[in-house]
Amino acid sequence: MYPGSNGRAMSGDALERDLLDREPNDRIRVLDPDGTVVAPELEPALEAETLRSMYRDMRFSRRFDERMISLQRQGRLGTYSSLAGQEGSQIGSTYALADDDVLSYQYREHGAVVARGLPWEYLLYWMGHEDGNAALAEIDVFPLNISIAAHLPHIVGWSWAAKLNGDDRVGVAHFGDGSTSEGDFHEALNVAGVFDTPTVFVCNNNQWAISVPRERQTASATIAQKATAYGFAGVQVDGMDPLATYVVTKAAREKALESDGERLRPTLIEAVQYRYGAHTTADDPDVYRDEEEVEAWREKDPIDRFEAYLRNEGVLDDDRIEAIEDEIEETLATLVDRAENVAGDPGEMFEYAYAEPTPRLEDQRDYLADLRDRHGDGALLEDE
Ligand SMILES: Cc1ncc(C[n+]2csc(CCOP(=O)(O)OP(=O)(O)O)c2C)c(N)n1
Ligand SMILES: [Mg+2]
Repeated sequence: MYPGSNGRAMSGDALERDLLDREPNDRIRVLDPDGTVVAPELEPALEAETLRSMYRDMRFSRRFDERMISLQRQGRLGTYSSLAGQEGSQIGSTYALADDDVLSYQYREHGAVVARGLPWEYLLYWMGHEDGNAALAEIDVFPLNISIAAHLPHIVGWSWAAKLNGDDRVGVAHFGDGSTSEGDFHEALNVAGVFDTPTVFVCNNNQWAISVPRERQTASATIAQKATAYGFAGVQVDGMDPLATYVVTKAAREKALESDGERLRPTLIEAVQYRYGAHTTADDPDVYRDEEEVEAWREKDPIDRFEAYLRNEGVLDDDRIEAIEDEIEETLATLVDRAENVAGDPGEMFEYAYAEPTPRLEDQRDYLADLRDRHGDGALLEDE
């Protein structure tokens, strides 16, 4: 049972149908932007400890973002993609999963990884070490995917295998609005429908694909409705409302595992949200969008909204927030410290693209090795 705060409880099955059998443009929201509960019948009955943990993970992700951008600006990190504004979708949906469900993401959903228990090695990837990706396997997260939508056929394949093996696990993929224009997106959804795989597709529609706005991405009224063509449910959710993304993902997960033989297992969730920052640290959004647009979306901020709700519920107060802030700063400092203490070998950059290096790559590898021999690594660093 999911008891609503006003007593209008719904059984799990009724709630799941209520959430997933909607029209794709019927956007699901539990909290409005000032934190008021607008759909008490959908409000999940989560323990205070879980709610605080979700809040901490959202705050951590926002702070992590600031720190990563600052490290990049200081030359201590490579190109980085900011998640600010997208915490509600990434963290709310991940809290609805079991620990051994498999998660696959694009490159912006660090918050989903935080909710899984971000390993300190995560920073290594962004500093150019392959070990950063490898550490994700321990928390059942696939390596991140720069090549957009290329991970979607893989998560469908994994989900199909889980079903054939009789595992009670789902495959969950995060991707952007831009990814929905790729062939891989359509192929993955088609196979998911035909083979009825236990897959949850979370499209983080943040209104932009670098400089391409949502209205130039597709002529469909919603992204959610694309699921109709593949025979399964597509729902739109307020992606800046962590409780809405939580309940919708939970319902999608249940449907994926407990097929009623009538409706297909996969679900496409379109989480409507906004990217506050630049596409990456290599981008300048001022050349293609107005600051007023950003400000309007900031009014719907997922963290402010959730904090207002939790204060109102008596789950959070100033003292608890201060303790959470202190803990976040401490954890971040430790993460950065550990990652910066790993000595990297620049020669490794040639190792992972091909099983056998191409002649051109061999030339480049030898050229770098020769430079290092003749001048020493210090000579290659700007501040030496
Ligand atoms: C297959 C492929 N084509 C093109 C690109 C270049 N590219 C990098 S990010 C991006 C936009 C992706 O937008 P979206 O899926 O909305 O994700 P967001 O960055 O907004 O999170 C593109 C086209 C790529 N990475 N992969
Ligand atoms: Mg996008």
